[in-house]
Amino acid sequence: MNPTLEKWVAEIAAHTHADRVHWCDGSEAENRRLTAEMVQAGTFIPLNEKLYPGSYYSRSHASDVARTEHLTFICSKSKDDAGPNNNWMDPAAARTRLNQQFAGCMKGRTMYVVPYCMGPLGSKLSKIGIEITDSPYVVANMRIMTRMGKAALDQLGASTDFCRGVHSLGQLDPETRIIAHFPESREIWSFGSGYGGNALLGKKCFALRIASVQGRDEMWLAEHMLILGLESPTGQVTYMAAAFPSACGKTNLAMLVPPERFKGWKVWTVGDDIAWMRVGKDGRLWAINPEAGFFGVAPGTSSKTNPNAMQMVKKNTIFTNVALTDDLCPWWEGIDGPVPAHAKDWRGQDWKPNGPDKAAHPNSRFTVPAQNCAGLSPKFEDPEGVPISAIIFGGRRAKTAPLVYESRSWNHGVFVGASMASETTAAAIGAVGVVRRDPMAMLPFCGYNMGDYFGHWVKMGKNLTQPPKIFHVNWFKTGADGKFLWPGFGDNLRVLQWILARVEGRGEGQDTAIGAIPTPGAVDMGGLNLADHSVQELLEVNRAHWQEEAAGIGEHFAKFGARLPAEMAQELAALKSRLG
Ligand code: SAT
Ligand code: MN
Repeated sequence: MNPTLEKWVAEIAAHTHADRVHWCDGSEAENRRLTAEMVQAGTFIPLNEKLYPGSYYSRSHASDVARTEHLTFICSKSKDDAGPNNNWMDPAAARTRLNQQFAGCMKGRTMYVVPYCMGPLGSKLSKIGIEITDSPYVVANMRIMTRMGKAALDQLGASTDFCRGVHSLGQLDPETRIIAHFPESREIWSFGSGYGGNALLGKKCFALRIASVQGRDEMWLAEHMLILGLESPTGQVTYMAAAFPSACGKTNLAMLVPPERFKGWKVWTVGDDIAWMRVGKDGRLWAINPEAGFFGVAPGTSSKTNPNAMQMVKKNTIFTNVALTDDLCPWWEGIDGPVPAHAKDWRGQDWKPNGPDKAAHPNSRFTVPAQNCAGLSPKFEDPEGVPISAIIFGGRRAKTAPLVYESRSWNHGVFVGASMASETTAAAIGAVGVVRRDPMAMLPFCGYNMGDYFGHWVKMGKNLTQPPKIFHVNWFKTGADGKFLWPGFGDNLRVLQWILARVEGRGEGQDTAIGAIPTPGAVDMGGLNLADHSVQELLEVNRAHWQEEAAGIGEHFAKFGARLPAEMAQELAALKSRLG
């Protein structure tokens, strides 16, 4: 019994004119019933029961295939609190618009009340959210991505401390689509989209945009980071968190399988997308993964790029916007095995190889329970989380950023994160391949002014007596021929090994203007057959490129005006002076 919750649910039901209200308990029976209804309605197509037991195929509306950043708003009281990194909407104006759009929008539909817990049940770091939605597809995905149902409701008890989320598919019309966040009252209102981060409100909306504000107020960090445990042959496990923009390989790195030659090394997956991190009593940074599943990019996933993922999606998985083969298997560009002679593409149209169109949408996804992952860390459910020894920032940069470098201090590391840039991907609607500044990979996800956010990072550092070291990596550097210089995937272990060595105080590095890069030979390149000039290019810190970069960082920082912390301006000045 939670009177506050019940009153709110009743209000929403009355306003949206929902035909029925269903409180989700998260049970098997409930899931079976909803799934059967979706199969009946054509929302779900059951996949090949032998090869993909318990798995379903789904297509979203063709105009609804990625996050829509230009329709995503932060409705804080003051525009300055949203900052230049967010679209701001006046809260009163937003409420007027939302009230109109949601009025009667669930007529003829069932309204689902989805209680969910972000983080392990019983953890002090966890938080409860309630998502109201008229989409059974959202319910099915939230059941995989969060601890959903009765357990979450039990954990909430009579507390009024929960994130309120209201979601309606509306008519799936991009013209009325809006994803609005009210950080002060911890509310999310999402209308007109059924896809991914627009609709699964526990994910980017709560666990990043709202949680980043809570983190600011309560002195913790909500970050767009994977968490992995790197086990060395001695059996010791060291935890690292890494921030890359959407669709830059977080899932692959989190599930890395070491190449043959690195016997005794292992990567344990704690999370692939989001980390909530607090300062522990020991002065270290401790992290949990608030999610319970993975919402990974399908295209490019294969037994070469991510064998763990290929294994884990073989059962109880939802595939969205991939292609469907004639024998009812999911298919995408880059998957193992022969290209099918015929398939239905992500739009449901007939598809044949060698045509102009891709069979799977570049942002097509699998939704899979974390428990399916063979390399899932034994610490996954640990209410304390894991201690982080290294933070890794990274992006897609064809030039400029070397394979890896280490920052000089906590504040310099914050500067490295704050000045991060990356080429855009298909995870958001808009041009792909354009370089944009994406601080800490949080540009689309920080729920407040990023100037304040950088300051919050600086403050966090003051509370860490044993701070993690901060690194930057770039798997995407290209040579003169435009081809990637670095093999990536499993071979990224070699870079993690250097990072581990630096954390342990034994890795060889040489100082440069931007930080320490590995000395020649410090990253194990054995068996890669890279040309000497490729290795040089990978580790090169080009003064002219970096002077240009520093100027770009200056322009980027200028957008934050007086909200830019002095520490960031100092770090930029120091970089410029080191560059000469
Ligand atoms: O659509 S999501 O926001 O869930 C995925 C992503 O962009 O990382
Ligand atoms: Mn993400």
